[in-house]
Amino acid sequence: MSFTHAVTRPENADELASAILGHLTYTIGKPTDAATRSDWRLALTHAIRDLVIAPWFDSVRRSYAEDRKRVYYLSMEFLIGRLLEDAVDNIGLGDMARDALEGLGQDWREVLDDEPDAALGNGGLGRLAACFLDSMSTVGLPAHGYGIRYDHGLFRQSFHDGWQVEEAEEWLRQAHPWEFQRREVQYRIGFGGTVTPGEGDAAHWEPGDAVLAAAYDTPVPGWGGKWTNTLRLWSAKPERLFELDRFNQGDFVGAAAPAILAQTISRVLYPDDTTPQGKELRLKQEYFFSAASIRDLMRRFLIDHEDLSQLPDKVAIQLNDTHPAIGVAELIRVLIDDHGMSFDAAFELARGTLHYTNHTLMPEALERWGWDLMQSVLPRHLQIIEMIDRRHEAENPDRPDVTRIIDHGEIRMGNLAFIGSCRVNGVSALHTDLMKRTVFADLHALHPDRIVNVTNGVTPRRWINTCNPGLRNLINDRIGDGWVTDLDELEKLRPLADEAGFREGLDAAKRANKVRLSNWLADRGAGTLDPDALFDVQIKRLHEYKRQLLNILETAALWNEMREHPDRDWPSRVKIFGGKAAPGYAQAKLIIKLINDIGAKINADESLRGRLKVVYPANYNVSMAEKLIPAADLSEQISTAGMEASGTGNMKFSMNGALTVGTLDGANVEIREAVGPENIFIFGKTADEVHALREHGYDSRPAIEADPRLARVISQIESGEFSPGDPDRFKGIGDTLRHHDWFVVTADFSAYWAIQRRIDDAWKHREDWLRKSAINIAGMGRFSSDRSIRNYAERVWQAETME
Ligand code: 26W
Repeated sequence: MSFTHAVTRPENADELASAILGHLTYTIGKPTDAATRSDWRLALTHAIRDLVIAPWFDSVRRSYAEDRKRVYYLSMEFLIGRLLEDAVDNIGLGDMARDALEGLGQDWREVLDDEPDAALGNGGLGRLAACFLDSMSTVGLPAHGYGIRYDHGLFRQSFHDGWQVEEAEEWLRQAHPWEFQRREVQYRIGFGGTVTPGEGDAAHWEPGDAVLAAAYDTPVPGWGGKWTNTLRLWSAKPERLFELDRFNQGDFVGAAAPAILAQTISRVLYPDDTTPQGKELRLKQEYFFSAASIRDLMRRFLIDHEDLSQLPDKVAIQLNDTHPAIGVAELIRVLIDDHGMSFDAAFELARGTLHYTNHTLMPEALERWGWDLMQSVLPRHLQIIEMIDRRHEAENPDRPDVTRIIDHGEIRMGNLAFIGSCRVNGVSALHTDLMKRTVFADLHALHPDRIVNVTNGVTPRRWINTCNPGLRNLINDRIGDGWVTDLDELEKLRPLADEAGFREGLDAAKRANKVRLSNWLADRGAGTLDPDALFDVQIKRLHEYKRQLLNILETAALWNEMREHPDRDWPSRVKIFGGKAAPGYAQAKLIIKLINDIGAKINADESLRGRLKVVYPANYNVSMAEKLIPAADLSEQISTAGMEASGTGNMKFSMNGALTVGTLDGANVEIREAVGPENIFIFGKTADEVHALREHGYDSRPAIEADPRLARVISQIESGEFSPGDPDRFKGIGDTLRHHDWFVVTADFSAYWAIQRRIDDAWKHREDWLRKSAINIAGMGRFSSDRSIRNYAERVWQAETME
């Protein structure tokens, strides 16, 4: 049955303009003279959405007809950002849409900037999931993203007197036309209750409490709109919306309480991106979406397959870190209790279907749930986890205790995910190697072929093509636009690095982005920035291992040096920071305050004549990154070696021509291989050297005594020079650096200072800088998330891509 009333693709801007006007009138219900900016954005969105629907239906129909293996990406986070411009570009209507809207008297950028970010994630893990969705559609892989439709995403950050303040994020306050509620898709998700034994390994679980998981679908059009996958997000709904009897007794709050309680499950994203809070609600969130997703994918499998043994051939489930690891027990429970399988058969089938990605080595970030909590919230799953652990013990009688899933009253979700999966991967070559040598060393010894590496990547659609039109046009002019779906094409730019004309084009594109950013920042009270200054950018979550502290210590030392030697030919530099701290992470919040206090002091210092500025725009998010990254000259990737699993910002910066200053950590190692050691600024201790320093209990005194610049800055901080109103404010930071510098900031300071001075000199050699910039772009082919997804398809999922 073909579509008779399919919306036809507009031939020109006028046709698209009339489609927009049509939606403004009939969908939004506004005449042009009463339309707000949001009304115009929503009207445009509906007009573009219409063009996504038919390919979406086709993709769904084809995936059933061709019965190809399906991939299910289970993630607690999808840091999507804005969708409109990405969708417009992906279906190839970028220029036409801009012309249509401006033909209707609207400002393109202002209308696009009106869209709230879908901030359904904390940082790297969530953004990677969003890039992977774009790539799975673009390479034509039948795939679903499964997650939670949080009412409130990552908190809004504002600064009050330099201190971070959090406010609830409200992305759903406005209409969100990209989602479709599927009212017919609802699953009852139980919690607590009792378990009574059944036939064989089966049991009957009678939950004490339950909520409904309601599905909301968002289309994910790939580049060219040829294949469109689905992101299905679950929202918690009460089984009964309203307790009338309580209301009639005048207990108005009680009447709504059960409903409110139920909805709490998908109310808000937990804002921690390292240390789990271990809260019951978080466990319920993890089970809620894992269970709904597994019920849903099993229903889809059983539509046209009755032989369950085919499951691993037709379904690949990817666990995005341990957050959906309870899904291992849930899939086995469903196979035993609902499909009558034996435990062993169910375990092997599930293991063949499940795959786990680890994104961090930090012990405190590995989730462990209390035995008691699991017993009270998920009693049947605890039984199954015990069966999995016993089976693993039986198969590996001399396994060391660290490989146990249940130990000392805790459930180790990393071990459950590892033992319950047939493939486990790290996210960069160094990280995967460290996984085998540290957190999973013992499990790796027992299962030597289970761990593989899949280095992260980012989508070149959002992170070059859409956010950097100047660079896009320059590249298209020189090598065509094949790079958008085959990023290795960028290699063709390498010889152009030696061509003055191309370097000039790069310089012009970068400068235009810096002017655009300066204006944007100026509108946000950052004062005027010199677009010819070196834009030195560190944007990422605030965490001690990412060492924003090292950056601001060097900045303060530079300030000291510039004041002592005002006549030296200092290149102008703008230090740009962006990033949120988890609300409960006091040290990170103190570092934010220190950056803002030192920044205020430096920015007020007239004697510098503007040659050093510190800027920290509040509420760093995906759409701000899209403005900052194209304007960056220098990318700060300075984590303590061995602690940043991969990094993905590092890839985005290099793709946009910024040079990297960084440690040999995560994917920085592979970026250096790709661009060449002469085109990147590497410094600092290696992962093994950091390990050795810590092994003997690192003492920072010698490093501080050996570097007067460092010593001076630490005493300035401790003495309150940057906090005259509260001299003791930063004593804690001084104390950490002197007595427990776990992140070896002091050990790397001198090397960092030295390389920043080398960068000062390199910046003065414009042509050589631009040559390096061109080579960085040319070398980025391998860091496309399309390559990552193809690796997953080959090494992990054994799934076929279309392209
Ligand atoms: C339970 C609390 C919690 C929440 C999120 C613990 C850990 C996380 C994430 C794993 C943290 C995260 O985002 N890790 C980052 O993942 C990126 C994508 O692979 C990597 O590039 C980063 O190096 C890594 O820090």
